[in-house]
Amino acid sequence: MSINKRYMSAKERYAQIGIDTDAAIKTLQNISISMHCWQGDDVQGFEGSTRLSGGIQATGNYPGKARNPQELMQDIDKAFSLIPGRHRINLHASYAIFKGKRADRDALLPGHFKDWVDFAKSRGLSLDFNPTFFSHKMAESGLTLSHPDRNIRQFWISHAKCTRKIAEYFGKEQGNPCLHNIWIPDGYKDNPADRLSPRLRLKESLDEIFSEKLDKNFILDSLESKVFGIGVESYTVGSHEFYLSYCAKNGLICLLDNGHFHPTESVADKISSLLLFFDKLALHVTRPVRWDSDHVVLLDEEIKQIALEIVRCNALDKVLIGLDYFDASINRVAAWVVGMRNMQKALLIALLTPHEGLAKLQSEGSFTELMVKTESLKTFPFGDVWDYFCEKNGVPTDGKWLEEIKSYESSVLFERI
Ligand code: RNT
Ligand code: ZN
Repeated sequence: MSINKRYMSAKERYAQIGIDTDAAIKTLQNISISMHCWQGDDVQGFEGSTRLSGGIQATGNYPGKARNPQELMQDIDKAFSLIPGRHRINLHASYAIFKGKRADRDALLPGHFKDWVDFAKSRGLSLDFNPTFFSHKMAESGLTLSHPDRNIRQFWISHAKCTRKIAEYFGKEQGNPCLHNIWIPDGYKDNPADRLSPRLRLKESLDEIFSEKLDKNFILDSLESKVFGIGVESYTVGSHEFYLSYCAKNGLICLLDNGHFHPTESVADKISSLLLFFDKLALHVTRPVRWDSDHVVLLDEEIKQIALEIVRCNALDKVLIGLDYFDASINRVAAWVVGMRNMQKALLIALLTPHEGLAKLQSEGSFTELMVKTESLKTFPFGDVWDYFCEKNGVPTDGKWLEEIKSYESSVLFERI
């Protein structure tokens, strides 16, 4: 049966439960997801450093990773050619492009990212940005903005001041705000004797960074918390409570990475609470397997629940969705495509859910019917709607795009070895 025929039949089926599939597709079409550049090269960046630090680890040695800006851009192009819709690229400061003279992290300038801006502009994409507080000699102790040494703190404060200006530049160039997200690796392996002082220093460092007021039309500032990391198992300075409070007091955005909480804690559950008190919320969608392992995002229960919450809170314009994982054991372009398409599929499933009816059953206390109806939705033909969406966007349907990756692999990626 043709994709169109399958779609028409699915459309009818969904109409019976009050869902307009055309409307769902239209909404999905306008959702931009920020695709993290760092899946393309195992978080290496272009500074020539080989050792990752800050608890970030990419395992695997799949051949063909991008080694320079041209290759990374080429791979991003390939990935986007297989992903429906128009999206964003999330960059890290360590992806500055130096032509000749290098600048250290505390001296980065917008000009070091001009090639990225040109790349994005020519493809109608927008950029998001992150200062890089790891994989650097000044971060070797594991402490940055909370370091007891004033000089080290100052270096990282200067870094963030530079990156905020760069994010502002992105926002001006692209005509929409660039999300600038701060995550620091600071913490302690073993039980700290003093939990307060590092947090006090982090607070002061952030105060200094944000003393510079920038236009929210160009830059949105977020802070990303983490409960633990490799090497910082006992204490992280930037905990959830720390940033939640800091963001609430200072009008900033919380960024929740679903790998950064206790394994049974649900980020989906946090969305409605935060949205009651914040205009915006940012996400790093990832897949933590037993820990913050940053596996490729699959269409699993956790991601479906996150998408459901965003949609039923009517918050598609309030939640900034970005991906964050790095798997070096498989084809890196495929890893991007799988994760991006899965995030979109989760959103599509959420858009094809009759939320009002289900919420009514809850408020009436009809829990049996709620369970039965919710379960029956799981076998609805959402895949037919998805295929139609792909076709409409001129990208291959599931099961068809791997061929393209394979030929890209043999003609481009494996030629790099
Ligand atoms: C680390 C954080 C952070 C990084 C990226 C590279 O635990 O999740 O977001 O993964 O910035
Ligand atoms: Zn993250």
